[in-house]
Amino acid sequence: MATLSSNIVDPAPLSGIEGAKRLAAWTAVDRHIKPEHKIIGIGSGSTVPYVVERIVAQGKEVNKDRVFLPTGFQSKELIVKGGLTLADIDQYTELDVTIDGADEVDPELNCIKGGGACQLREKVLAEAAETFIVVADYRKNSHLLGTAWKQGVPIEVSPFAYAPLLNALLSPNKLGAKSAKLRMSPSGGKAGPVVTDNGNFVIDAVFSESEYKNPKEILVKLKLVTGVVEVGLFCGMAKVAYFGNEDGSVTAL
Ligand code: ABF
Repeated sequence: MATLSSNIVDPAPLSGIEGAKRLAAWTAVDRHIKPEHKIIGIGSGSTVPYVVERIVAQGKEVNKDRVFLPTGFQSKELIVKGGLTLADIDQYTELDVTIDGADEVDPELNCIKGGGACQLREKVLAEAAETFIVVADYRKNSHLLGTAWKQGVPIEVSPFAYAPLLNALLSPNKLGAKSAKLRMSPSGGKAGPVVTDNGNFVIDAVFSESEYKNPKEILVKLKLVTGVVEVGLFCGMAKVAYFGNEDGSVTAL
């Protein structure tokens, strides 16, 4: 882990958490989005708008030859509103760089992602990229997964399979989660399940501290279960994570 003193000059700096997010995002763009990078993945969440902001600031000249692939509805809007060229993974199966947020990152760069229910598309764009970079504020920098993000591992599941999956997660002799619940959307008092961009449901499952010490084991265990579409554990995927700090420095992991 290294603390970088940022040489970014922000004419209108933001304070607090937003300032920290922007610093992480701008640092990642300055270091990893180079003129030769033409196919770029844009993640989801509240840090990513600052990624797009910094890319747009690189100018029309460099951006006119680039295409941008979104991980969901929000990033699609960011790309379009930023005047950037939207493209799809069907057209571009190999990306130069993907930059995305995270809910929590451990010292080995294992991440919990999917608080925004986009983890399947996020993982596809992370995996297809030559370089995958994580940007976040300092609260996501964690010594052990599950300590900062307590809601659990977001698991995208087929709607048909959610009930047996919940049962399996909660059975000590099956998947043995500490808790697991179907994610509901708080919509006008009539809450139904959250439905992902792929038409699936999300189960948030909390595991024990000893299991979080080996996130890859949780990932492999869950991915073998029928009905699980994708798991919001990203192990061994990120090249680097940048965490913005409130004092204006950036921690690189
Ligand atoms: C996405 O946005 C998700 O995987 C994660 O849930 C979330 C993190 O966002 P934020 O930048 O708002 O902390 O990347």
